[in-house]
Amino acid sequence: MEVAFILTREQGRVIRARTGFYDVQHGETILRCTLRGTLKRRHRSETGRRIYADPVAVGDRVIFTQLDPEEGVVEDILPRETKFSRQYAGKQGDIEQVIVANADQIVAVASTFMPPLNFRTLDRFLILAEAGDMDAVICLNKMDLVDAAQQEEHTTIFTNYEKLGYQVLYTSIYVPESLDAFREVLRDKFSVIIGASGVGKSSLLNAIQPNLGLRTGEVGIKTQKGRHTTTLVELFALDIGGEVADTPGIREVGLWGIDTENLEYYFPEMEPYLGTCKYNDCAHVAEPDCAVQDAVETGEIHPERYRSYVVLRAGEATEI
Ligand SMILES: Nc1nc2c(ncn2[C@@H]2O[C@H](COP(=O)(O)OP(=O)(O)O)[C@@H](O)[C@H]2O)c(=O)[nH]1
Ligand SMILES: [Mg+2]
Ligand SMILES: [Zn+2]
Repeated sequence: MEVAFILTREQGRVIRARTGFYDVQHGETILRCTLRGTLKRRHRSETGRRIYADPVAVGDRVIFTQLDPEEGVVEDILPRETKFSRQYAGKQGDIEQVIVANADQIVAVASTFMPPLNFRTLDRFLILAEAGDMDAVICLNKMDLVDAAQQEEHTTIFTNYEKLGYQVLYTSIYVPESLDAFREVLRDKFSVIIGASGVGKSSLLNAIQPNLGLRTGEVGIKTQKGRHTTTLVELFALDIGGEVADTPGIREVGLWGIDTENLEYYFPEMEPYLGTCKYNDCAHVAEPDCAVQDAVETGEIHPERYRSYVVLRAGEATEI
């Protein structure tokens, strides 16, 4: 008797992405999938130029065809609700790299020390979250490495972010109580954990769920600085409910999808002043009679945030 293998299209979710291969989960099954050629072509511009570093991202809901018990082909991608994208320098110019699709929030992790706090990077993450329609939570890790006076100083700076509406967590993997808030933030949500290499992203996740067994401590590996799209992003289910995407190997965060002319709209503290400068097209950088610059002078806008605005507006690339 001949067994007919009927190819049916099903819906699944991408839980792991390595360039060219995607693990798609469908119920209890995980299939190793490639992309249908027509799908790849559809994600090119009319001139054949690549417009995405990769058309499929972790978190994408996809239509796939199962080929055998372990393999399949991704036929189509369902519309994304949110996306965490960065600008990626491709061979033919800047393209979009969607790192995670459909997440609810990002948790932007920074450390007090080793590596030092970088407000430019943090502000980039907050802007990318906003641009991708996700909430953002800030997590300042390695609080054990600073003394009481420095802790106080950090708290003062981060109170400013709280005023802007961001939840701020202060954590140390060596202070178990500090991890409670981190755990609660992740509960029942789909979160992207993002931050410079070495800030403690994987350590924090292991601390709240040891069976994740994520590799940690890979700091200072600077040999592979070359630009490549082979970033492995992986989704993990949390025992407390919810999912996280740990994002190793992201070294640059170019702003994607944000017109620098409109950058001011991504800085909520600037909103009250917009439209009140002398010049209508004021860039709030060196123009006279600028309400934004005045607000920085009077302390109504935090100088670190204003510095981020100036740097990002100039379009300077940042390595993290
Ligand atoms: N002192 C201190 N070290 C930490 C803390 N969290 C992580 N680390 C250390 O920082 C290094 C990098 O951590 P890792 O989790 O790999 O960072 P990731 O690159 O962001 O995933 C490791 O050696 C960790 O042990 C913390 O809260 N305090
Ligand atoms: Mg890590
Ligand atoms: Zn202005």
